[in-house]
Amino acid sequence: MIFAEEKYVRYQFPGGGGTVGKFQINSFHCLWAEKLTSSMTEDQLECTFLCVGEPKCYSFNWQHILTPKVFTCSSCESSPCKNGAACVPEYKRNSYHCNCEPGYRGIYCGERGRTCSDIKSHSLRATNGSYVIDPDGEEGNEPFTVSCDMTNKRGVGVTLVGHDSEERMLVDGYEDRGSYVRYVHYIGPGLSSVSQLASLSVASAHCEQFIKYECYGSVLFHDGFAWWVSRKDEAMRYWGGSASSNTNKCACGLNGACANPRFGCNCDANDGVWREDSGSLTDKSDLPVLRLKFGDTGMDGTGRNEQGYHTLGKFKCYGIA
Ligand SMILES: [Ca+2]
Ligand SMILES: [Ca+2]
Repeated sequence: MIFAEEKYVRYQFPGGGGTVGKFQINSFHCLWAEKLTSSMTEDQLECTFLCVGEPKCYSFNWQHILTPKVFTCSSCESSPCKNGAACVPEYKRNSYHCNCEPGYRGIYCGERGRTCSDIKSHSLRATNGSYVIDPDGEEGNEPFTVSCDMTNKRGVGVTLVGHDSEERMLVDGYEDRGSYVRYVHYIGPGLSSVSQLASLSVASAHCEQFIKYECYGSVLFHDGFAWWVSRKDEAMRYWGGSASSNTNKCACGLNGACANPRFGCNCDANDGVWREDSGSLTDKSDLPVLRLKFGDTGMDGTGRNEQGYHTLGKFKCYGIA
């Protein structure tokens, strides 16, 4: 014996007793519970009866296969999302989207993030740590591992590439122009060419690198004793805090604040006082620094032992170009 109204069904078992079902239509939703059975039925009402007549049944999916609007449990069943991404069904569109794990991008999360800023923009929950990036996308250069600082620079995501010359290093006994040379080797798993770092610079809005020279009677740009070599293998004659358009200048030279105002750097005073010139190089088309070249660290005319120390920071890039 069956009594039925819309959303309400009472089923009377032949031997007495019965069950009651109250159903709520939830369009475009899908049951993930284990399936008891599936049946061909004439209509939704018959499906409702079957469910109420089965004590274990508490809900059912109804699929009207004769209309084009076939109900399916979304395309997530095909596991389309890669690299551990969560597949999020969008029942109303019979579609889905992939929630990428930090470090990945693309519709299916199959691509590496291009920079730390790119990773952060795709995943606000990305935390500080090592990530594999591919600044020029799937083609071109191979991906490489960098350190991401996701808190500095207002949390935009800063890509950090370290190198073998970050320590403060003594320059002493090299008198001729550029006779001291320090080759800078950038370090990271998968990092093997300068073009990988160039692509990081191209993909970033800003890049910078801190540079410092502490000097005792050892000049920088005066008489062309020192320079650094850009990623394009060019000799650069401007210092941190200055810009490529300000040849032979350090930060102090931009506002006439150098130890000797006749020169563009404190070190160019060339006197018997420990001085320093420091600041960040920010012209990203020149970065990173590939070599450091110094001189004027022999003996001066008064028998003074000229010397210096260089310090070079990590290569940092942030923002999306
Ligand atoms: Ca690539
Ligand atoms: Ca000197």
